[in-house]
Amino acid sequence: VEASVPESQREAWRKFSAKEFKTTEEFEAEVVRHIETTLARSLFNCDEAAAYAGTALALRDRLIIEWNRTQQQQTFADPKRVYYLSLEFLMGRALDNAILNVGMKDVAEKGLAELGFRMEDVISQERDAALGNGGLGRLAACFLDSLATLNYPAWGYALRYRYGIFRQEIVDGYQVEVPDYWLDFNPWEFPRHDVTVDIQFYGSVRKYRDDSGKQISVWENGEIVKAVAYDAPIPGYGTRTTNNLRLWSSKASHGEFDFTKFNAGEYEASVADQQRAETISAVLYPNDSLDRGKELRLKQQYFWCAASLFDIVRRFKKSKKAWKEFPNQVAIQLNDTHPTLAIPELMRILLDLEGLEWDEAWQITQMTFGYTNHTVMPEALEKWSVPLVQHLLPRHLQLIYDINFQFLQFVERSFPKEREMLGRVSIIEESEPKRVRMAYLAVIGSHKVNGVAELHSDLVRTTIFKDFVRIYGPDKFTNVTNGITPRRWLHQANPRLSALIASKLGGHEFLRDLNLLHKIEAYVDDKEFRKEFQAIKFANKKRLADYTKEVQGITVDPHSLFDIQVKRIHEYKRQQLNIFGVIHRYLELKEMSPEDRKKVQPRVSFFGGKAAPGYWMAKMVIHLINQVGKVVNNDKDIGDLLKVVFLEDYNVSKAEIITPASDISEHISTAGTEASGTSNMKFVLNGGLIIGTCDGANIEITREVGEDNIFLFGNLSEDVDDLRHHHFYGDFQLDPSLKRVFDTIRSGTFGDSGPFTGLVDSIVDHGDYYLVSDDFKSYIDTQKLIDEAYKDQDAWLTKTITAVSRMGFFSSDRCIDEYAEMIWNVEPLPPPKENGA
Ligand code: 8GP
Repeated sequence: VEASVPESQREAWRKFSAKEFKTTEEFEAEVVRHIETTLARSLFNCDEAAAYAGTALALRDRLIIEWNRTQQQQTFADPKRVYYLSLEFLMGRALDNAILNVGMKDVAEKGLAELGFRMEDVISQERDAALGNGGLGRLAACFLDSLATLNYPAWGYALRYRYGIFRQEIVDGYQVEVPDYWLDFNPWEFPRHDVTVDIQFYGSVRKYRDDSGKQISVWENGEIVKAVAYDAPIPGYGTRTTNNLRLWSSKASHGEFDFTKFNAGEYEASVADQQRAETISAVLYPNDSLDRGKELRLKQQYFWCAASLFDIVRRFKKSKKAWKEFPNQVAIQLNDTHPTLAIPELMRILLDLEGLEWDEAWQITQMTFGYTNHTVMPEALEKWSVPLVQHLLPRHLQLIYDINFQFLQFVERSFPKEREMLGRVSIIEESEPKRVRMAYLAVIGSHKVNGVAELHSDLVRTTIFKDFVRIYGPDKFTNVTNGITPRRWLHQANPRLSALIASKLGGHEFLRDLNLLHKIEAYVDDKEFRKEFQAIKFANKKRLADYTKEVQGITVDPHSLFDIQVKRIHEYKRQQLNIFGVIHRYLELKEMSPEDRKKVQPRVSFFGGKAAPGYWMAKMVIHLINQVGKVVNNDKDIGDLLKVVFLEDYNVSKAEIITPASDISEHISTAGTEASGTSNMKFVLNGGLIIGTCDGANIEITREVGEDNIFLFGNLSEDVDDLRHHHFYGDFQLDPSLKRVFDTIRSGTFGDSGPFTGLVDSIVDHGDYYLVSDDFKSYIDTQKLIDEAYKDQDAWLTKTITAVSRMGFFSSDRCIDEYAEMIWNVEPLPPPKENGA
C-alpha cells in the first residue's frame, strides 16, 4: 500500500495502463514488436524458435495483465485461499494452453500464418517444463488448470529446479540419463527479486523463561540460505482468473560471493558457499515411489515449506485478522508427505515467533492442513532419520517430539487397554537409527486425509492408517478420485475430436462441464458421426506412426491395432507382464502356418516411460523391450503382424501425441498397488479402450463406462496376500506359456540373457512379489479376446464412442469442486472485470 501512486496521478496511469491484444492485427503487432525489440531480430532473421519466443512473449503480456487484475481483485476481496504445496508440477508446454485458455486460438493461428508460420511448428519449439516424475506431478498441474478455470483463489508452491526430470536417451537398448537444463529461455516466469525469504538450517535451540515464566525457544546460530520467488501465471479456461504458481530458487544469503575470501585469494572457497546454497534448488529427485532418505532432499523439503509458509503468513498478516481466523483464510493441501515439514514449521511460527499457546497453535495447524496420500506401498512412505532431522532442523525435531507426546497421551487416554497401539502409531519409529514417520505426522497434523481413488482410499483406511481411523473416527478419512483437465487432454491433444463433439453439442461448453459428454451417446448409431469419429482415430494413429518413423526409425502400419503402455517404468506397473505377453505372441506367430498368420490381427505394442536412474530392474525391463523390438521388428516371417516400439523420452508433450492414438492401452498393475492412475482416464477420453486389472481408478472407469467397454483381467486385491503367501512357500506352478517365454529369453533369442536374469529370477525364485505369473494366463487370454473384438470394427467403434460419452466424471474440475467442498471449505471468487475494476 505504501508504494501506491498518489490519487492525483492515477488518471494518467489508467490512461496508459497496458492493454490486451484482441484482434489478429493487434496480436501480430505484439509478436513483431517482441521479435524486433525484446529479441533484437528481424524478418530477415526469424526462425521458428524466434517466432515461438515472440508469440510466447505476446501471450505472456496478455496473461500478466489478467494476472495483475486477478491478484488485485483477490487482495481487495481477501477471500479464503487455497495453497497447493507440491514438490512436483509436471506442466509440459504452456503456449498452446495459454492461447486456448484466453480464447485466442483463431487469432493466433491466423496471425502467425500472416507472419509466415504454422502454429503447430511454433508451438513445438517450446521445451516442456518437466518439474515432476509422473502421475503425482501431472495431477498437480491438472489441478492448477481446474482451480483457475473454476475461479478459485489458489496458489501453487514448488521449487524452481534448474534441472527437471532427466531426458532419456536409449543407447544400445539401454536407458541413458541426460540432464534437462530447461531455463535457457523460459518466457513464462517472472523473477521477483523483491520477494525473498531467509531460510535457516542447522544451528541449535536455546531455551529460557521470560519475565512471566513462559518458556521461550530460540533457534539460533544456523546457516542462512535465501529463497527467491519466481512466478508463473496460470490462466483459467474461458475466464479472466489467472492464478499464480510460485517457485522458489535458492541463493547464498550474502549475495554473490564472499569478498573477504576473494580478496585473500581464496577464489574457490569464495564461491563454495554460493554453490552450496544454489544446490538446494538445482535438481528434481528422479525417484518415483521410492524414498531414498538423502539429506539434500530433506533440505529441499524444508527450504520450500519454510519459504511458502512465510509467504502465506505474510499475506495473512496484511489482513490484520486475529490468528484464530487463519484457518478461515488459508487452506493448505499437502500433496503427499513431501511438504509435511510445513506442519512443525507452522507450529514454530505460531509458538516461537507469534507467541501463541500450544493448544491454540495446534488447533489452527490441524484446521489448516489437508493431506493427500498417493500410495500404500511401504517403500514409498517417507521416513527421515532422527539424527539427520536433529542436525538439520533441531527445533523442528523438538516440535515433532512434542506433537508426538501430546498425541500419544491422547491415544493412551482413549485406548487404555491397548498399550501396544502406542508403538504402532508413534510418529517415531523405534528403529536403528530412529526415524520420523512422515505419513503419521501428516495424518496427525491435518483435519482431512484423502486417497485418490475409491479402492485406494479403502486401502488407506484399512491398511496403513487403520489405527488412525479408530483414533480419529472415520470422517477424517475420505476419497477424492483423481481427474484430468479436458482442456489439455481432450481439446489440445485431440482438436478434431473436440471439434466433432462441439459440432453435436452446439459449442465447447463440455470443456467446462465434462458431464455434458453424455449427450454424444445419442449419436452412437449416427452414420456420419461414426465415420468422422473413426476417421479421427485413424488420423491420430497416422500421426503417431509418422512420429515413430521420424524419431525411432520404425515403420508401423496405422491399420494395426495400437496397444500402448506409457508411464513410469516400475515393477508394480508390470511392463514386464506386457513384454512377456509380447514375447508369447511372437512365439505363437512363429509357430503358425503362413495360412493361419493371414487371419491374425496385426498389432503394434508401444512402450514409453522413464526408469529411476538407480532402479536396476526397471532399467532391465527397458532393455528387454528394446531387445525384443530389435528381433521382432526385423523378423521377415512376422512383417507387420507384430511391431514393438519403445518411444524414447516420454513426457507431457509427447503424451499429447501418443494418447489420442491408442486402440488399447495397458493399466495392468498388481491389484492394490496403483493408487489411481490418470493416463487410464486420458486414453478412454480419447476413444481408446483399456486392458486393466481391478486396481485404482480402473474400477471406477468400469463403473462409469460399463463392463462391456473395458477389458479387465487378473486377481483381485483381496487375494494378493494369499497369493504371495503361496509363492513364499514355493506352492505354485509356473504357467507353461510363461515358462516358454523365460526359456526363450534364457536361450539368448533376444541377445545376451545376462541382464535379464534378475528379471526372470525375481518371478521364478524370489517370490514373484508383483504376481506376474499369477496373472499371466488371464492376461494373454484377455489379449486374445481383444484381438477378436477388434475384428468387429463396428462393435469396437460403438464401445469406444459409448466409453467417451461416459467419461464426464473424470474431469479434474469435479475433483477440485470436491476438494473445495469437503476439505478446503473455499468458494470461487468472481473473475476480475476487463477494465480491472
Ligand atoms: C502416483 C500414483 O502412483 C498414481 O496411481 C496416481 O494416479 C498419481 O500419483 C496421482 O495421484 N504417485 C506418484 O506419482 C508418486 O508417488 N510419485 C513419487 C514422486 C513421489
